[in-house]
Amino acid sequence: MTISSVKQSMAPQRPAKKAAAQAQAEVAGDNVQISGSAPKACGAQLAQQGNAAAEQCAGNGAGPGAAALRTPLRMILIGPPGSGKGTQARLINQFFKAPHISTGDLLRQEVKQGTELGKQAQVYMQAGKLVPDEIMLKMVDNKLAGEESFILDGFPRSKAQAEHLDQTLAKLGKPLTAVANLMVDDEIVVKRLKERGRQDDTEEIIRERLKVYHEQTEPVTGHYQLQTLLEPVEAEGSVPQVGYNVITQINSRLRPQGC
Ligand code: B4P
Repeated sequence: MTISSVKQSMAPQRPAKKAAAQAQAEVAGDNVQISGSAPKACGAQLAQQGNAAAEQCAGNGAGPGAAALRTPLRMILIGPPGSGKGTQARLINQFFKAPHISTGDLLRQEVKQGTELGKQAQVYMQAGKLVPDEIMLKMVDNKLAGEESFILDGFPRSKAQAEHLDQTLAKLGKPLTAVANLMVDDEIVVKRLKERGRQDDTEEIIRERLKVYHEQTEPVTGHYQLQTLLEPVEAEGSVPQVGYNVITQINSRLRPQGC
């Protein structure tokens, strides 16, 4: 497949930024206040298209983010360890109601339950390395098969995982909406994670995870840039500020033109 055919087959129709509706995501102290802002006309227009969720939007003139959506949100969060993928996934879930799938959380659950898979994964996690694809791919495929929309946090982490995901989503007929690339300086990440203090948050393991990120995961952003799915997000600010950035950027891709 050539680059241009990849672009043509995978590129979503991106509404003009100016015309896109704006998420009302306001930073107020430590909180991000989020509400949908699709105007009445938008809801009515979508309702005419038989979109049941949009009828709710038309009824109240705004409604939560998810109510005004024509297409389900299917997105990926990429970023270095500690960039806030898990933190932001929870905020995005609050706004768009798409299920949050975190490969890190799935693995930690297996470790906690003492499963065979968990025992194998733990060795890699404690070394700051990527868990092998034999474990990861099946785990993610199973989760994605059951979800119409999703916020995928921590997957893919390599070009091989990204290519596998392309094939899985093509088979399922579930194209991606966007890939948010959370951009944070390494030293900020080290500080944040040392403060969190999870088992794999010692300075030595954090630096190894960063090395693995730069070598294996960062190139994945190029993969999605070619598919015109990449949204670079400034992620060094406070949690609500980053939440505002990511939600408004994703929202502008989701809302239909003129709404
Ligand atoms: P993950 O669970 O994905 O962990 P992470 O990258 O460290 O965290 P994240 O970016 O989600 O940061 P968070 O929001 O929690 O992976 C753990 C391990 O699992 C990997 O090292 C690997 O071994 C394995 N693994 C997972 N997926 C894999 C895959 N696909 N393939 C192979 N192996 C895989 O935030 C971190 C901290 O920063 C928190 O304390 C938070 O409060 C704070 N924070 C967040 N945003 C902030 C902000 N804006 N300002 C200040 N602090 C902030």
